[in-house]
Amino acid sequence: MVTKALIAVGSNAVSQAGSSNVTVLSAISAVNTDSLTILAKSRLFETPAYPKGAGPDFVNAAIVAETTLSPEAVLARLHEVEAAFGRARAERWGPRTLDLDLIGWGDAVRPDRPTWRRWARLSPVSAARETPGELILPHPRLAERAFVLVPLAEVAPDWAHPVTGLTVAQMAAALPASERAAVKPLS
Ligand code: PH2
Ligand code: MG
Ligand code: MG
Repeated sequence: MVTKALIAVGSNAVSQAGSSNVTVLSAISAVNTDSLTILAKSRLFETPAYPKGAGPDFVNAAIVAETTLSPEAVLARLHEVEAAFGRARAERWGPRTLDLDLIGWGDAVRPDRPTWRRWARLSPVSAARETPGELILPHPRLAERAFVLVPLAEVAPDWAHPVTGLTVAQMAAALPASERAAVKPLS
């Protein structure tokens, strides 16, 4: 079975590959394999670190890939690529050489709808404090994050959230205009 995976890419520290720009582009190439084939990649964007003041600006991008892998196997593969770029998984909000997040996998809701809803309803404060030990899909904070939605809207505007029914384009349009405007294309 072939499924579309939505992946967010971010960097706000140099890696051995180079600057965040180069790191993001090289990481996108590294993700592309026979079992996880890139269909579209967004431009690169410069974005203020979230939460405010959490560090240097990020370079963010989004990709859509076609995959025969399970969501767990996609995540494991993304972690391998992060490690290859020197990512140490230490501080939760610290500067990161490379962050690859699985945002959506087809219309899968994981681990189940009640658990998904619990994570999605957390206040920003609790969400910053608690980390799910398991893969939650779609990414529970997707609808709040301009640095994910604006790049994603270039490659998957019509992907519909399996719980809310909103498309990426609709979620992006629902963000405060100032948050959208802070996500600046680099090309
Ligand atoms: N990723 C984070 C935390 N904050 N801020 C921006 N702008 N872009 C990110 O990719 C990002 C972030 C956790 O992964
Ligand atoms: Mg992330
Ligand atoms: Mg991550």
